[in-house]
Amino acid sequence: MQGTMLSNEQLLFLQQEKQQLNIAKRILSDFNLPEEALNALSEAILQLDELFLIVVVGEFNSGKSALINALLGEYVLEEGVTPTTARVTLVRWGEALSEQIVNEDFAIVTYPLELLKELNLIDSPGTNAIIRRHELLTTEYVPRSDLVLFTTSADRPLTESEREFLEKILAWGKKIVLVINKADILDGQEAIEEVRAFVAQHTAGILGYAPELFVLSAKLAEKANQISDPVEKERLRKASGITDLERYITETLDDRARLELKLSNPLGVASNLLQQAEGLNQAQAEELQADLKLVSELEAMLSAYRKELTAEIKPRLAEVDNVLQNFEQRGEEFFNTNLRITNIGNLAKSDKIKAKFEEEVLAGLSQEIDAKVHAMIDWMVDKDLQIWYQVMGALERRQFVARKQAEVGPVSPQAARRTDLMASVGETIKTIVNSYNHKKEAEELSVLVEGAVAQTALFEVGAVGLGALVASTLFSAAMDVTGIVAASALAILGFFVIPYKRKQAIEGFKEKMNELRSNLMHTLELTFGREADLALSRLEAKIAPYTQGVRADQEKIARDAQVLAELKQTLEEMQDQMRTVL
Ligand SMILES: Nc1nc2c(ncn2[C@@H]2O[C@H](COP(=O)(O)OP(=O)(O)OP(=O)(O)O)[C@@H](O)[C@H]2O)c(=O)[nH]1
Ligand SMILES: [Mg+2]
Repeated sequence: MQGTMLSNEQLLFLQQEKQQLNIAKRILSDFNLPEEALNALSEAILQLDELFLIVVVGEFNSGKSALINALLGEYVLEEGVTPTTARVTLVRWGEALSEQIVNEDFAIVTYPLELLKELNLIDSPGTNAIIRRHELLTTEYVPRSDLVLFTTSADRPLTESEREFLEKILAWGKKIVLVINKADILDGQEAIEEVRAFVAQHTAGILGYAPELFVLSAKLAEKANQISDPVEKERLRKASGITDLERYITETLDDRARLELKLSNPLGVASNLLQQAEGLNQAQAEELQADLKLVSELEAMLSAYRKELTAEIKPRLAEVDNVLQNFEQRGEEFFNTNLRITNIGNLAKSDKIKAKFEEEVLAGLSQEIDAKVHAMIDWMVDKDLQIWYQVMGALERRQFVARKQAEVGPVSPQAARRTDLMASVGETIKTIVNSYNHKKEAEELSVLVEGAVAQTALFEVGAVGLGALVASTLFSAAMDVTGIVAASALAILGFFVIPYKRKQAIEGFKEKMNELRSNLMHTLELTFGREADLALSRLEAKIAPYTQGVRADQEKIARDAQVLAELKQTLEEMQDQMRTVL
């Protein structure tokens, strides 16, 4: 910062402030803010190294250029009744009056006025200039300034467009001082007071505080400047009101006050950007709600489905178990009835007794098991399709709403990306649902179940079909364990000579059947359980691009909010620290 002698402490703070603001700029540049807002911050940081800067703003024809001319004491800037000032014009100290047109938007005027060694002035095009670019220029320069001299004309005090402009620049956290110009066209003191009260009331309403307010006539001051008699000149200048403004700028705005404004200026700009970023972050968080809701809905759907499936597998398996238990019971009865002395003729011929067992106990077992297991497979395949339908429906409903929203208003790039992900996931699921082949799925599952059962060492491999596989295993086990396979008259006779042996054979049968049954049930439960999990994982994998995208956005938004909260704290700390070095 030039023009002021800074203490070591102040210099140190200035260094620190620049450093922190540059960090803030980097952070904020990740936030999709308008480019001119970020530029404003860059400029405000650079401005820390410049003289105190006052920018004069107001509608065209309010007398901004005339006001600066009055302050300079000479007609330097062009005035006119039509929109006149076309360039932002920096007025700064120079040994002689000069004008340098830098480009079509910017000019530099130098003038040898002592005051200009302490501060620079900016004359700006009217805020309501017909040429939109002029208006933009003014808006652009406000963030760089340390003080805004807001000029309104007494014949149309605080117009609608001026009020709007005030609201717009308020966000930059600038010191705003009001000038009511052209007091000479008002009829007497009463009218002046009336206008002053009106402007004071309305600006306080907009700004939230009563700003310093000066009523003056730039024209009268300019006239005074041309008078050679110093007493008369001073009297007229005083009467014009310009001396009050001058005193304010040179005395009230002393070094300390200017330093405070200068140091807080870029902090105010950064705060404004921070607020904008917070707003965007908040809007993103709100926008995300609908997607988050859908993701939770999908997750709840899948978990409910998993629960339902697990709950239903058990009673369905119990039906298979029931078939086996009935078989076991029939077997027990069979052996009780047939392992008798009266039956010794049949018993000696194992073929006969085998055939009898097949006929009375085994008959229908294979079909019964097949029927139960296939019913279970059909149920499971249907269930699987059902959940895909459910997911598809939920995605379609949300897509419909998202499309409607996009028609109504703009959506953020993130939200648009999520909608795209949702659409492509929805498309994939739709394709899968449409080409879903129940028969093929059921066959595949059936081969899988059969394979799993055949793989357990206790069951015979080779039989075609699960029922046949189980039935044939049970049959040979029953024959084997009861000793019927090895039947010889002598062995069979043993049952009757030693009744304990008969009991033992039946017990052996029951035990073996139990073992086989529990083994089979265990394998089925495992296989169906695993299949249910697999089916769910397949579906989860298909919707993952969308759900993961949403979760990633959620994390990013939360991280951003955290970063902004930290930045807010840093800026507040800088503001506090600044007060201690002033
Ligand atoms: N009666 C009266 N006229 C003034 C006063 N100040 C300026 N004017 C006249 O008002 C007209 C506009 O003044 P400017 O200084 O060109 O106004 P401006 O705000 O710079 O206008 P733009 O550059 O177009 O934005 C000129 O004709 C000035 O001479 C004043 O205090 N009283
Ligand atoms: Mg002008």
